[in-house]
Amino acid sequence: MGTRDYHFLILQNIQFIRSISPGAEIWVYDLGGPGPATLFPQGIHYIDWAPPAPDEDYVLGDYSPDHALFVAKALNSRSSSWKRRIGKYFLKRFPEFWVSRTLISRAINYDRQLIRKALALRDFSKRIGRRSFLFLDADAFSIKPFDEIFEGSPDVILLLVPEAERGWSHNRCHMISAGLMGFGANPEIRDAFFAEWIEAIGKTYEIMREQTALSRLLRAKENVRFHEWTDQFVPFLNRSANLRLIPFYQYNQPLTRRDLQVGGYERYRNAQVIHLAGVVQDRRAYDRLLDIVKRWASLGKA
Ligand SMILES: [Mn+2]
Repeated sequence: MGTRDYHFLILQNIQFIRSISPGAEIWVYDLGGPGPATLFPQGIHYIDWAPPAPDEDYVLGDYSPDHALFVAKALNSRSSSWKRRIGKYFLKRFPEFWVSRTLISRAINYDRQLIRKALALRDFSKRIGRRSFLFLDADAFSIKPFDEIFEGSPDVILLLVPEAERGWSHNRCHMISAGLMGFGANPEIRDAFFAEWIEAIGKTYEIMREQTALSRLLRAKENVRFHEWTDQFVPFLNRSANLRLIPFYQYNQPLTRRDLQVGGYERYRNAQVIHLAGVVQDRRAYDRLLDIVKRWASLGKA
């Protein structure tokens, strides 16, 4: 799933999936579509997800000027160094200036993409019927097999950050991550999950809306235990879902530009999924990071 800027990531992602799981059926949700018909390799199912879902604007809701400025600052802090400094300066000193207004509308658009990810998953759940499936961000590369997360057929599989890093503060909610998600074969349970999640996103105005909404939705339910691998039944609408939380770093280890500078990232090599978050803005760093990931993957052994 990704916009046009993400096509190169999706193509690379497909190679990784095919190398660890040659028989996997792969569906691409193209948020910036339609791409050229020949862009993606043979056998890939392609969904042009550019047209908005009917309830997209409703879920996005209204952004107060303060919150719009806040999300712009938050997104800006993720861009590369000189751009970040310029953006920070304008957003702080001249929030009405065109540079700031561009950054603000870009940030709201980014939030829209996060929402569209949930809407696309709801769509896919309806499309695929009685089959289980896995969702991966375009920049989340599966480098080692991880079939074990589906063992015992849970209904919903979510990434949980380690205890030491968890937090519930406003705009700093850090519990569940939505870079990788797994779903069981029962469509009624999935539909119930997506309905509650999407409703929660519509009421959440914090940064990283989609995963913050999910974290807070689980917290609002009774007796959800935030423990890795402890399967538990959690109600969604009138259904009961077998929820499994899996360790964030094992299945979604971020590897970023900053790791190149700081070093020590060799310790990530045993992770099964590596998330090259934020690389779309920096292709040169991406190429270096990709070399590292390929070396770690079975792809690199050939
Ligand atoms: Mn990502």
